[in-house]
Formats: sequence, C-alpha cells, structure tokens
Amino acid sequence: MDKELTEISKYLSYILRHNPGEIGLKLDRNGWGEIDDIISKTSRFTLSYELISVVVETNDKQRFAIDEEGSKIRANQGHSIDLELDLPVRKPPEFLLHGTAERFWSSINGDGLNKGGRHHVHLTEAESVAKSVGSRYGKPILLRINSLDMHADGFSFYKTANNVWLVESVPPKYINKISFSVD
Ligand code: HQG
Repeated sequence: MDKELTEISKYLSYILRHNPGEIGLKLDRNGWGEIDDIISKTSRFTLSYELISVVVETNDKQRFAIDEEGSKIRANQGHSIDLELDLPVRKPPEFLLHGTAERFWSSINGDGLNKGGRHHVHLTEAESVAKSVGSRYGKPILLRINSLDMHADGFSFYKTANNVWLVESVPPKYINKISFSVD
C-alpha cells in the first residue's frame, strides 16, 4: 500500500472503530457510516468515493467492507465503540491460533485471554498472521486454542468478513503454548 492509502486506512480505522464523533459522523447500530458523510466531514484528506474504494480494496488486512448498495462503509472488526456487528455464530475449526508477546504469557496462563479494550479476543487460522500480530508487542509466541472444545462447552464464535475469528474470552484450560513453524 502506498503511504497516503495507509494514512487514510489508519484514519478510517480510527473513526469507524473508535471515534466517529471526532468528525461528527453517525454510525448505525451495526457500525455502518454513509460514505458521502465521511467525504464531506473529513478535512484531513481530500477524500473521494474512488479513493475510499481503493483503500478498501487494497487494504492489507481487508479491514473495511462497503455495503451491497455501495453507499456505506464499516470496519470489519477491532471496534472499541459499542455496536453489534451482526455476525452469524459459526462452528470453529478444531484449533485456532492467537499470536501474542512472550511478556504476556504468565498473565495469560493465569487468567486466560481477555478482550481488553476491544469487543472480542481475536483468533486466526493462519500462523503467519498470528506471528505478525504477536510481534507488535515484543518477542512473539504462538498459542493454540482448543476452539472446538470451547464451542462444545457453549462459547459463541464469530468470523468476520476478513477471516478473523472472534470470541468473548478464552479460559486458560483451552490454551496451549506451541512453537512457530513459519519463519
Ligand atoms: C494480550 C490487529 C496479558 C493479547 C491484529 C494481545 C488483530 C493479555 C494484547 C487485532 C491477556 C491485546 C487484534 C491477559 C490478552 N494478560 N495480556 N490475560 N489477554 N492479552 O491489539 O489480538 O491492525 O487488543 O494477547 O491483526 O493483538 O487493528 O489484540 O497481545 O486482528 O486491524 O493483550 O488487531 O488488527 O492486544 O490484535 P490487541 P490482538 P488491526
């Protein structure tokens, strides 16, 4: 992604996930905002429909979705504001992965995975994704989650449009620290 697209992506993440009020934007209860409103209320960049479309399409993690009519946009995941992503409950695979930093391990081993400031704990099927997510906080470690056992025990799993698995929390008994096999 070129630098301007990255800057716009960060800006859209901020207003769609955390602070639409910063530009006086209204999101509906499922997190959708009118693209025309974003364009007219944004002063930091000269946005256009085409530019926003390019940001959405080229985004490295497919962070955003445009609705079927093409008039609204939302963040696929990662919100801190109160909303309902209206995702269907899904049966997870046997295992899912979570990448985190070594320095968090003793706390996670004691308390399990907590959602922190986000709405959910984020899990992935891809080891490479877990590694890069974990690397943001220090030396990465890989956790394998017994997701199918959790599902059998009544935990609800959701999958976002960009293949992130979401769950409210992960108690320690479902977590195993394993080794990376990818470079
Ligand atoms: C850790 C990015 C201590 C947790 C990525 C993580 C992802 C604990 C950190 C998305 C803990 C929270 C989310 C406990 C959890 N004790 N540490 N009990 N429970 N943690 O950023 O999963 O670029 O909120 O392991 O791709 O790292 O934003 O969550 O290290 O999909 O689109 O607390 O963010 O996507 O960190 O990342 P985060 P995450 P975007």
